[in-house]
Amino acid sequence: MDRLLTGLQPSGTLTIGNYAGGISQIVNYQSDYETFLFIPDMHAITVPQDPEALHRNIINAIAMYIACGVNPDLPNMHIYIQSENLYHANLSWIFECHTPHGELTRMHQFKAKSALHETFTEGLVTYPDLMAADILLYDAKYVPTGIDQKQHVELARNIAIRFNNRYGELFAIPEPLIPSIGAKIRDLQNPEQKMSKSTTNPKASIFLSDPEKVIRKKIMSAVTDSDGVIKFDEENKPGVSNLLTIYSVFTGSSIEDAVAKFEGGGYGDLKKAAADAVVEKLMPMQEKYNDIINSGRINEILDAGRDYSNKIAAEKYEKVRKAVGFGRI
Ligand code: ATP
Ligand code: LTN
Repeated sequence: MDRLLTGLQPSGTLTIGNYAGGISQIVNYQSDYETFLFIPDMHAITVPQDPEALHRNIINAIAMYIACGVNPDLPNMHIYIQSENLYHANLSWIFECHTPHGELTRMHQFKAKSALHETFTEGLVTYPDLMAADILLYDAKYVPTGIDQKQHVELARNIAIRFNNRYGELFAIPEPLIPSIGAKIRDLQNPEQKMSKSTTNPKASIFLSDPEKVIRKKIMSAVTDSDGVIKFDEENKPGVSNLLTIYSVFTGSSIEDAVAKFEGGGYGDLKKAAADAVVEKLMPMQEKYNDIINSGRINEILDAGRDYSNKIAAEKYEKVRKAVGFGRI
């Protein structure tokens, strides 16, 4: 079985963007690939985190993956926490010593996140090297993500190619897997930007744990435009296109069918239908989420994932260690 791998940072509560770009893809592909789904808690501390909240977000995220349909009982599903596997940081260091600084500071995410604060840490710069280690340790063939992570997966690809050329065949070359609908769910208040879990605007993102009333209120007050026409045009009508996308992701409809359904109508009808679709999907997920949190199973799932991921990563790290000349032969 080919391998599929992805991670979602425990930097807050998961949003419908994380569902569209990450989790729903895992659910769709989980029967066809050996799947490595991990929590990049080491990536999360590239910006300041409250330790208590970080612990809580990690456990809550695992429960939410399962509530969304990730099946931890599949023998080919491995769920683990990045910091419980020390090989990630070790391989990242080796990559850091092979990646020109300029390649890292050119990344879109680095530019966006470093601009938010007066100072930033070196971890924010070397973030993509750690991400490359996450992927290349497991010879992942596919990396499902939203469009924002495409550039990082491409960097991981380049690192793999560079290493293979310099040291001999060490790594499989990964490919990003971007969904055709929902690769970039937009911020409801500022649709030029992507929806993000660490937003400071309380009306900008829909969290998977939001109560029904809150979901409806956020969608009904989403920013659109004043020309009153429903069509899919992400550049000129990002707000309306976002509502069509949300409707499509949560009903399984195509964008063309969604446009045909709402064309000629008012924005209010589209908003109401998008809210109905999100509520219909999220309410049963939230019930399941509570059952999982109370089931006491999460530790057992994470122990198994930690042990398996360490076994695979140790084998790869040993090859890389030898190739670069570390320690004894
Ligand atoms: P943060 O706000 O802390 O940067 P985030 O909400 O941007 O977090 P990540 O943890 O960076 O989320 O991303 C987890 C996964 O969800 C990645 O695959 C990412 O591409 C995807 N993703 C994040 N936001 C969106 C979005 N708005 N639309 C589609 N996919 C998204
Ligand atoms: N950078 C990603 C999270 C992440 C990831 C990964 C995704 C860390 N390591 C490896 C895919 C594969 C993000 O911010 N969404």
